[in-house]
Amino acid sequence: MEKFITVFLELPKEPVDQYYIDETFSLINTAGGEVVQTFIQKREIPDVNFAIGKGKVDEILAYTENTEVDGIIFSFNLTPTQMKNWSKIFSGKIIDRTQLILDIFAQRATSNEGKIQVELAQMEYNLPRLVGMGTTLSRLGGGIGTRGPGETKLEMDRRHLREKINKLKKELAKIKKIRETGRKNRQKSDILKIALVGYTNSGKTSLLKRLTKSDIEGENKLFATLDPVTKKGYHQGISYTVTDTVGFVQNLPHQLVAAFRSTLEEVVYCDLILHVVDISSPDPLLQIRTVNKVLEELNVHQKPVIMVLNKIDLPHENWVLSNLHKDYQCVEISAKENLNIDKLKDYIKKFYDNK
Ligand SMILES: Nc1nc2c(ncn2[C@@H]2O[C@H](COP(=O)(O)OP(=O)(O)OP(=O)(O)O)[C@@H](O)[C@H]2O)c(=O)[nH]1
Ligand SMILES: [Mg+2]
Repeated sequence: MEKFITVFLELPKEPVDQYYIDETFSLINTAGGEVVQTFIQKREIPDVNFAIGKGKVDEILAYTENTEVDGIIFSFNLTPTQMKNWSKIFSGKIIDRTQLILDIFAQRATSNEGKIQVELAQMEYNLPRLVGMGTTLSRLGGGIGTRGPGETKLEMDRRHLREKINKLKKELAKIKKIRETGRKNRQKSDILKIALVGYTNSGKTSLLKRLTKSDIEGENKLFATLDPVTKKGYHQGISYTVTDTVGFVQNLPHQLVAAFRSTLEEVVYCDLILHVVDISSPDPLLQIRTVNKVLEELNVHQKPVIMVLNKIDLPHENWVLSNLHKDYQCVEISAKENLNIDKLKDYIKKFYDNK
């Protein structure tokens, strides 16, 4: 397993709490890394050159002199300048939050479309950061003594990337057309279209299995589902389709939301959203806010939503439940234990009848 230092930056508007730290650790583990040391710094604003202050930078470098690590993972995003500067003073890997999440997505992508989307997102994110990637490239950073063939090589790399980006975009457009045809065919029928959304690991895939004849198992890992899956279901004379979508996470990279827009288009064209919430998680309300923010970005926040409060079989806070019942139409279920699934189906049928 690769060994990493993690760096957290606490800003006035971006507190770093235990939950955020734990989530970052599980992202790193999911990516296949191990955290050997953590540095947290509180600042008013990020440092322009290194994100964190000089003192902390020296502390980290001193640590790396005595302990062998493969790289540093920043729990937030670095600007191209910050990434370049870090790669000048540290020879291991420099990975920021977006790159970390993109790396997990790259490991998970199975469909052609998913793979292209992730690759495209990676390229678009890395293009302005090229100078910061790897020691060989970083020496071509510019200035006296670095111009010449090196600079040309960098320009060639850039051009090559841009060409590749355009090619991938064209391929994606083709795939999107095919997907649209499929959707149009589904739209013509009178079938109710339901989309499952929710935080990663909330139980969407497990619920899909309960609502339809899907035989896909839920998995206890982050971003288990990348590709949307649509399955048919029936309940008391009505038929519906349920689409399972990619899970969300705090600070989901913008490139990714953009990349997965076509995947998430199943949400844009659905009749009803089931927002699946893991009620046993440390902070369900934060997860709901995160998901709602993405729904707003997709401009679907006005769609009818049923809050599916899942994992009711596990310990949870009752005040959270009662707060949610005040704000939303909710059903408490356990996808795993098969609790209250018929009640949820009745809600779906009621929605269908009143449509
Ligand atoms: N105890 C309990 N565990 C559940 C319940 N529903 C799902 N799980 C477990 O939670 C984990 C995640 O479930 P998934 O269905 O894969 O979650 P998901 O929302 O599809 O996750 P991503 O695809 O990663 O976004 C699995 O280990 C499930 O077995 C439930 O009602 N109770
Ligand atoms: Mg899933």
